[in-house]
Amino acid sequence: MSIFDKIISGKLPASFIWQDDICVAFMDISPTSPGHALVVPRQSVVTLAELDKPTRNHLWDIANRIAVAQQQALGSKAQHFWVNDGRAAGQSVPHVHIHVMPRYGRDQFKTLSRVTWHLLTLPIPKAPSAKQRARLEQQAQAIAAAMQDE
Ligand code: DGP
Repeated sequence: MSIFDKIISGKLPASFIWQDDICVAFMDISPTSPGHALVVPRQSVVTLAELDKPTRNHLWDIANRIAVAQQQALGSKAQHFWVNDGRAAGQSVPHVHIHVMPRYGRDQFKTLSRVTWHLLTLPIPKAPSAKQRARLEQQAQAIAAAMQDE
């Protein structure tokens, strides 16, 4: 059982943006930029190729809607859609997921250093502080509300 299965089944907490029959989306616990979200299928497989085409298309559609909502809710200007599609590609959680990482303009240095930090500290277990949890929850609710308005 992956850590994302535990989040999907409610055994671990997360700040949810979206939930439907096929996938969920929640805030990354170690964001590379404010609003960094993950889109995760309920089906517990490691790579995109293991999903059927409708599920794969649905994940990308939700990722795209989240990006639009991040721009509306958080003021981001662009985003990275990022998939580490298997262990040899640097995947640390063996459950396929799309990162939606907002960019805010003129944030090159900050984002690059955060991405480096993110990659270096991925194996270290993280327990966000109450303040960080509250911030993730607030961002999740703002993105979720903007998705409803689309
Ligand atoms: P990847 O390296 O592509 O497998 O990215 C996995 C991401 O999952 C990484 O950015 C950190 C995030 N992550 C790991 N554990 C948890 C968790 O318990 N909760 C949340 N919300 N995110 C997590």
